[in-house]
Amino acid sequence: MSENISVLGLGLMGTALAESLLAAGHQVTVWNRTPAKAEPLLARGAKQAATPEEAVAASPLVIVCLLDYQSVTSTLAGAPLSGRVVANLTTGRPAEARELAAWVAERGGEYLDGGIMAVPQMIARPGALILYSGSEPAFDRHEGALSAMAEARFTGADPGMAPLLDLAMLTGMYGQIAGLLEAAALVRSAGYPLTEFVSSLLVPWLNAMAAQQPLWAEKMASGDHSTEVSNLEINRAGVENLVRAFREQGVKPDLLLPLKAVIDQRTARGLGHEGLSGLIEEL
Ligand code: FVH
Repeated sequence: MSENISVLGLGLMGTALAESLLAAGHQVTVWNRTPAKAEPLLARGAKQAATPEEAVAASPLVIVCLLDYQSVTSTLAGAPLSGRVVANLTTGRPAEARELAAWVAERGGEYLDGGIMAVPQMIARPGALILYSGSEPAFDRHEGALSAMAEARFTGADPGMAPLLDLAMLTGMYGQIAGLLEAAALVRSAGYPLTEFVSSLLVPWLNAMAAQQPLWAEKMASGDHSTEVSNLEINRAGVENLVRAFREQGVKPDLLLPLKAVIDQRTARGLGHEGLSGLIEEL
């Protein structure tokens, strides 16, 4: 069913979102601080609002995708939010989302926060996911339209939940990047071809390791960190060995050292018999 939807913010991501809504047959009104960025969308049938107030007045569903939360509140400050659903897809922190949800509610609007797990090129393609939290009734009413941009998944009534999960997923990604960088530096120090190492050795290994993560999650959720495989004491010796090997190869183990510190701390408490999942209790 075609809906009236406003999109505020036509950067790389906002433009991709507006394009996907137009392609799905919705009536899209757009606003951007720099108006010229709307031109390609106008050619595809979007209407341009002269002000954020006009854009908000045009549609029950208002999608906002700006630089940061400060720019969101300054943009929406004078807008008539009563009766509107504000779906804010700007990246931010959980505390900012909760604060903005209250700010929107004070003005009579409903709030959804969204964490975009995609780059602009992925929008409206398989694999793109947007996590939502906040008003479940608002999500239910607009799920069809939201699904035009990416798979839409509601994660809870706490507006901070979607940004928290977004940050958690980025944390997993940065951990993986840290491992890649250290491994690549070690391999490069020995002159082995890096592309060959990454595609034929590292990626299959990481995929096999990733398949174990749901089991780790069960351990962390239950608090039962007992293990019959490699315990913390074995891993402490293993990481110690890694750090020595890095130094002998003339490579800095700087991204590994924080992990080593947490393993050392846990084993120093006499918990070396536990598995690595127990490290969560130190964080
Ligand atoms: N691009 C990506 O891959 C990531 C994927 C995950 C989610 N992020 C977040 O999406 C937000 C927008 O990102 P973007 O890629 O669209 O960013 P830009 O292309 O730099 O566009 C920024 C837009 O924000 C407008 N803007 C900036 N400051 C203000 C302000 N003070 N008042 C009003 N609007 C403002 C800017 O306007 P203009 O410069 O064109 O006039 C753009 O519309 C972001 O949270 C990412 O973390 C994207």
